[in-house]
Amino acid sequence: MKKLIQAFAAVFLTAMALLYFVSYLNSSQGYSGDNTLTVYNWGDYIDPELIEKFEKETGIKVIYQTFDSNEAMMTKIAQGGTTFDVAVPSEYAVSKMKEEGLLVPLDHSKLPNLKYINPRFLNLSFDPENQYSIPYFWGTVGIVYNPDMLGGKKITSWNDLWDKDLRNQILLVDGAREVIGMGLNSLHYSLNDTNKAHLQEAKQKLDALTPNVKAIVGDEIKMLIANEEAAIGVVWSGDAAEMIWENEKLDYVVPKEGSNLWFDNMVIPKTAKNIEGAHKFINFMLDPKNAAQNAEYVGYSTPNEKALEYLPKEIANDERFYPDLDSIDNLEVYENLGKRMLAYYNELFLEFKMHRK
Ligand code: N2P
Repeated sequence: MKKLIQAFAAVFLTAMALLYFVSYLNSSQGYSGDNTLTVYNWGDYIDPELIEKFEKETGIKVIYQTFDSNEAMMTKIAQGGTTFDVAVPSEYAVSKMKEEGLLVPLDHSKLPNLKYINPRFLNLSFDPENQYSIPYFWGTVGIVYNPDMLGGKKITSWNDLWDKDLRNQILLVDGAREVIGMGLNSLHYSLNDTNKAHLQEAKQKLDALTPNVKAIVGDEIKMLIANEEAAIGVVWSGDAAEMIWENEKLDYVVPKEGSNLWFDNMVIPKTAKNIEGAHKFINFMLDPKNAAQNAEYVGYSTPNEKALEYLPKEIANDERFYPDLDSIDNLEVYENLGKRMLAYYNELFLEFKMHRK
């Protein structure tokens, strides 16, 4: 009997210790309900000081995690088992997530700062009435290049990149739609083409670019180009802006065949535990001073009209990064091409990456 009691006591104590340990782990990872908020964003896409400011203002602790593609982010959210309260998908990903029931409708009464967003960024076709998504940053895809390293040569088109003199000079952003899109645009096809013969043609054209491609990289592309490790980068506009601040010899161009216009947005995924806090965070990021600080820090273009007043003129008036959208007609927004077609784009991109090895 005594042994039995001892055994029970041992089991009981172990269980208590485990319980304590689990609750400790939860609180240290922040999953303790109303007082924490888990934000899932692109890498290098927020000023860390703003996270601190939000924590101070609200008493909510932020757990900050990053991803490097819409595809990776969507897979993780669809799988479940996470507690992301805010995420930042691009437009076609908002549409896909909506379709898959992965988003929580927003309560606009908790987002009074929404009034500062320029109306031309609201009510877009991927989310009419902004029921699920709030604009965060916008921009284009284009070519950043170093004229000095190219003997003064100017780059104006995608097709310039196939020049034999550019061996090992190009870095590509690690994005399926961006890279396949460059292949499509170079052939004057749409960025939303679903004709498999056209897509195969684009993939073959990209394979022919391989000798000129030094690497396919993530956020480190900024440092590599600014440090002149390569003369050319295919990049998102905001990354180019940051590189140009670092190295003023660089220039950025949206190729004449056409390119992508994108919109990134804050959403509340179905995995959210702190919906109240998520609205507070979104509203905080919409505050014009915060939005301006964020835009200045990350280099991307803000859709917040009022924030532009707080940005240095040389940023807000730079037409490379704040183009007049009414006067450009060769930009296309990615569409949600459906699960199977998006998977096909990913497959082609993977094959292209393998081909390089
Ligand atoms: C920032 C990535 C920007 C994403 N590192 C463009 N949609």
